[in-house]
Amino acid sequence: MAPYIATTSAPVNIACIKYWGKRDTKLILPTNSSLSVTLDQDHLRSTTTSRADSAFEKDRLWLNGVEEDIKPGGRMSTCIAEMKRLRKELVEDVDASAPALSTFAVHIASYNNFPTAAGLASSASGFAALTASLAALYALPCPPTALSLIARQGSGSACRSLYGGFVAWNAGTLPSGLDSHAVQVAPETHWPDIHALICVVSDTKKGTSSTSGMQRTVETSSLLQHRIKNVVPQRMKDISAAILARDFDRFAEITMADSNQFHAVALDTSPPIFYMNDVSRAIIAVVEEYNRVALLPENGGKRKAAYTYDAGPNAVIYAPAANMKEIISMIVRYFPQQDAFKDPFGLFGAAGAG
Ligand code: 2P0
Repeated sequence: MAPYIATTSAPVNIACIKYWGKRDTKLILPTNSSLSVTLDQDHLRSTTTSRADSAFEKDRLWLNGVEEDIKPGGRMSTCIAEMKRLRKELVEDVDASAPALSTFAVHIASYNNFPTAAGLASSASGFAALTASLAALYALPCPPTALSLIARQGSGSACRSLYGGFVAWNAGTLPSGLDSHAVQVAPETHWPDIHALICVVSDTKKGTSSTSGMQRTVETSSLLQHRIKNVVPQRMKDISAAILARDFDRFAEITMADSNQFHAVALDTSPPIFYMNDVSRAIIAVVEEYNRVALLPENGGKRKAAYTYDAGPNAVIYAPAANMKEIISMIVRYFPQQDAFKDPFGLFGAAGAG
């Protein structure tokens, strides 16, 4: 009998409009919509192999070669159970000759080609790769939407990593969460000129996890309520329009404003959450100055770079490819580091986002 095995990869995504807050913590339903850019497969990605075998006694998982517990009722166990349910409903119940893989245990091995501790959205690429790998193993005839709904239950931001290019996660309104999944706003080919520079300010594990940090924000921040009601809905429309028009100046303006509001909301949490450090803030100052000069009428009057920060101190700088060389030399000049160009993890370099 041929082994039942499948391997797939999923890239990291970096949000321009940030997801922060859940209205349902079990189903992972967000308090606001979000939008991200999925990075190029060649750079930061998770690769996952799943194997089903009637001889396996239980589901098991290895992350970067180390076995992890699959907690009953936890996120990993929910994703695996949902994928087995789809296998049964969509394949085995309609074709009696299909092997009953939904009754077999699975062994899953996942690797990141970047350091997990660097806080670079490993849960997004990890759960997206897991979902895609089980979908391939089970030969599921279902659209990416169905997989996005399941990846979301592993980690919210994972629902966006199943699509390339520019991706919106619509918060949805249904209590079931069936309308809370990602959609592609534009494929990577629409705007391949946008590149992402990842500046690893610190590769230590973050102090407050996203999952617990965002719930503290939901419980205590009044600024979050303003953001949810009055800010994000318009920004989602505006940034989608900027992407469709390939308007980098507008894209940059919205991306930086949303990163700053997300960190303001973190600060508005009780007790406050600080994800950026002094180096993060200094990078903001450098990019703001770079844009201030670019915005002068004699220099074209348009922004040339956009910073964004997730739940950690590391900067991601989006910019048109033509500006990247200048940006890298500027960053290296202001933040000289012995190791900057040794690039041990292959992270300190331009990663094509498109
Ligand atoms: C984002 N972040 O939109 C935002 C910006 C961090 C800051 O998605 O609890 O790891 O697993 O759903 O997806 C981080 O949140 O949280 C995140 P869970 P997740 O990319």
